[in-house]
Amino acid sequence: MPDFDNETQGITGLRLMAKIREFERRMPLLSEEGLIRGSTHPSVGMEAVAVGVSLALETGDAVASNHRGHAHTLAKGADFGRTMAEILGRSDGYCGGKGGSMHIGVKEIGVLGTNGIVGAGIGIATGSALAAKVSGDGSVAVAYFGDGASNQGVLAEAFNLAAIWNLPVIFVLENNHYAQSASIEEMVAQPDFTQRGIAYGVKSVAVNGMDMRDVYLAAREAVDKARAGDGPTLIVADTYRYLGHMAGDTEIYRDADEVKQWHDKDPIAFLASVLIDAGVLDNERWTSMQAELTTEVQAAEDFARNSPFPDVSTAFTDVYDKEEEVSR
Ligand SMILES: Cc1ncc(C[n+]2csc(CCOP(=O)(O)OP(=O)(O)O)c2C)c(N)n1
Repeated sequence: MPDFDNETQGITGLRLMAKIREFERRMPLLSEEGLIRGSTHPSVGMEAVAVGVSLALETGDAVASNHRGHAHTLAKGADFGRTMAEILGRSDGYCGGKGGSMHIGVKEIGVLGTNGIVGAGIGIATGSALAAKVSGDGSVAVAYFGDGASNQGVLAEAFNLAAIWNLPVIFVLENNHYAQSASIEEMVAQPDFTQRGIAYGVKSVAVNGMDMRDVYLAAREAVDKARAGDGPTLIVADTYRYLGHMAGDTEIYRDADEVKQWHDKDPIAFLASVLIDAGVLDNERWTSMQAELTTEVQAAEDFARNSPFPDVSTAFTDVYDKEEEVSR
């Protein structure tokens, strides 16, 4: 069984979760200010999943994300300023400002892209895992997707191929209980999502997605298993988004009591209290850590705000990749 180390994974993970929250918290505000064109989907409340999984990954591992993908990208190692610049459509963004919130690709750290097509990342990660297996490069691939995406047909095809071909892929289902405004009670007759993996011969585990330690330990095991050539795992993380589906969501589909109950399980406050109880963190260090990362996120925002829009002459540059440049 893998171990969770309070100092290495605990403090590092807590800081990263809090920094991602500070980043994501700003999304509705930037949207209201008119700085984000199109919709953006913050993952405030869900930080333990992206961070717990990413702590088990190497830089060369691949990640296929979804529309709610800022945390997946940042936790994998993306620069906060360049990610913010991409979301704001600026030329210093990872895709020169042409991708925006739902199309952030960072090839050098294996981020295959956030993605506006619900469920698409499931097939992309499975294909990437097939490429890794054929090339023998030892990397693994992760697909992040929601409970809503689990109803897409690609899930069946990907699970089956990953299982019969023993592919090094980890399917991470972030069950935040809603697909836009539709609750899982309305959308699925079998709410135990591990049953979907089991049906296809994919090892499937359920984790507490509000406890980063639980996510990390399951991810560590799944990554080690995939890297050893022992095939795919489905991790079903029970989690919740604290903000609306996207900026401007009136949230009439859920009641305040439910939201409050999940706030009581806040993954950041929870991990901080665990680390304080374990004696590796104290309130003073935690407060200064939070102040420090707020300054860092402000610097990222300033960088993005000051970055110029892409020049119109570059409209068709980097839109298509040359065949010889496609490495995966
Ligand atoms: C193929 C496709 N169908 C529908 C949509 C519209 N849409 C965007 S997000 C979303 C809900 C997705 O829910 P889930 O997969 O649970 O992810 P969450 O938003 O909860 O993180 C829908 C239906 C889309 N973008 N793509």
